[in-house]
Amino acid sequence: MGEAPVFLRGVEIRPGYLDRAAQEEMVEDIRDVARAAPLFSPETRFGKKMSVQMTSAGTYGWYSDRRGYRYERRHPSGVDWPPIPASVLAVWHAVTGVERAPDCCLVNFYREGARMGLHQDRDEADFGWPVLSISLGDSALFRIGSVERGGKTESVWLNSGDVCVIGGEARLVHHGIDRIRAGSSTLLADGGRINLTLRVVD
Ligand code: MD3
Ligand code: FE
Repeated sequence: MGEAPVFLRGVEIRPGYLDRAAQEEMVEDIRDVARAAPLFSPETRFGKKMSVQMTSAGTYGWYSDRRGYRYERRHPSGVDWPPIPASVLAVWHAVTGVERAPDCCLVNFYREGARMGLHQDRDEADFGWPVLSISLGDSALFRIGSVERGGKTESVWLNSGDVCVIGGEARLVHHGIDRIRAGSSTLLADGGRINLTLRVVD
């Protein structure tokens, strides 16, 4: 499906892995997730509200406030996170080849102007498991650096339907989203970008 993979600093990008029909189905499934567990804007541990809105599906959801970054068993409203949609799990198994199901599907929603600063994903217990990311909607300028802070970085646009697999050496590299190209996709009626990130947590 889609074009040949592209490798950027150990991150494997599968351009156009999901066709339009698969993207539309997945958006409907994510709308159901967000109905059960509404999007919210977490505070960083420095007390600043993030510009990205989030929610999760699965056993754990990612959460942040002044106490720090962590996984929680429940949405801030107190409800359990809804199950990870089958359409999303199918992509995880097909692309990673891993038998174990992910514990968390983090849903990131970017409106125009939202961004995510360079960071590492290190709230999980075992960095041996891969991470999988699915992009839906407007294109995003993705920046990737190195494991060490302050190294050189390279950028690439992630487009709707692209899937990234992060494993091995790349698992602890710094990465972030610099900006969203508003109006670049017709997938979401009101615009914006959804990113799904699947992880094994414990
Ligand atoms: C590279 N999300 O939620 S996904 C995040 O597009 C996050 O919303 C971005 O970074 C987004 O933590 C990027 C692609 C991605 C995900 C995890 C990675 C790239 C990664 C882990 C290690 C290295
Ligand atoms: Fe990340």
